[in-house]
Amino acid sequence: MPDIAAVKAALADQRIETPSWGYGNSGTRFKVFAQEGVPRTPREKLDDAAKVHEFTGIAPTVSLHIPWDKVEDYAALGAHAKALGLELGAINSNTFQDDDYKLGSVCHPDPKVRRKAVEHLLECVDIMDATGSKSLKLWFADGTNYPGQDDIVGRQDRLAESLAAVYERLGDDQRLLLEYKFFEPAFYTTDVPDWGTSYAHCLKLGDKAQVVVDTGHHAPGTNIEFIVAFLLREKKLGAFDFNSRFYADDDLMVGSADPFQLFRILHEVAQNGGFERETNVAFMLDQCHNIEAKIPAIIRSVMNVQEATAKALLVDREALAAAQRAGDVLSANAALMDAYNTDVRPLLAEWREERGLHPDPVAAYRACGWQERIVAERVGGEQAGWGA
Ligand code: PSV
Ligand code: MN
Repeated sequence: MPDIAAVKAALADQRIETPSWGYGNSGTRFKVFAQEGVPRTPREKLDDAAKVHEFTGIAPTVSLHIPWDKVEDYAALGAHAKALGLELGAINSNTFQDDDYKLGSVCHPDPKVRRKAVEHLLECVDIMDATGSKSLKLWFADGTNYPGQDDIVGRQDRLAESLAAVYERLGDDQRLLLEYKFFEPAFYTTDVPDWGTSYAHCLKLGDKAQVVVDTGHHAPGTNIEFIVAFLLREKKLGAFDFNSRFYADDDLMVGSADPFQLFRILHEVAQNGGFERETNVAFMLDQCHNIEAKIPAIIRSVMNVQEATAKALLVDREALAAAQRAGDVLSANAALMDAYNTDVRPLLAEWREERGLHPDPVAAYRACGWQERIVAERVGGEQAGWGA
């Protein structure tokens, strides 16, 4: 059996990055339901993120989204983060909200639009220089809706050229993380629809380009843990965007739809060195909390990843390997299921208490008065959030 002290030490090393946009209002294309007390500025998003870190102890970085989190002075935003015990994490670009991008951004047939998109991406690298962020996370809404609308290979060429221009601009300690998603907003072809396309582009670009696995971006039934294992083997897994899905890109709380899938993914991470610091896999959330209270939902999500991680770390890897070598299918499967079926909540409560944290982070947040305070204080002004 794995040594509990080693499991606890590995848990202490884990870092989960929360997304600035998760703290703001969000919704579907039908309706954005505004919540009371949501942040009005990027600084206020950081204030909320600090609460998540305070009660979980493992969420010290926050991803920013440009232009949603655009500020005059990034050094000042970084200083605000630091004062809260946080750091600014990945910079997410946005090449999907301007009218110019109707037919795409970096794959658009018009070179003027492509140039505009690339300039935005280069501006994001400038922001990384100012914030000290090490990762540029790219997701492209590019694609087509109708057969014949544009040339599939031509669009790949434009994508490759645009990515190369951004890659060139990266500093030695910066990297580019390329997301894929099989459909939406485009319905016929998507220019980066799957991990293979992202991987092929990253491979051509070089070591500073890696793939992001957003757990919500696959067709139903896709074996995500296989993708994770493959990419880790190739040293091309840069990051996770965690969330849950039932149907499309639902952006629900990670671990809520299929906790067993999350465990299987994190087992592959554990099995293939993905929790080791040198492997440099970023564990990020990419979620929107449309109907549930946002800060406790993000706390719950961080806890869900931590619980699945604890179970993955509890897999008896020696017993598993022995069973695999012997071709003992049932024992190999049992090694995984025993770990998955372990109730790790007492272990995690103990782990938190050893670190001076409350054993129940959601209850601690509810009791701390922050929610009442932001509801009272954050009135008026423009709320900062997705589509809000
Ligand atoms: C859109 O699907 C998306 O959720 C991508 O996954 C990005 O990571 C995120 O938005 C922010 O642009
Ligand atoms: Mn994502």
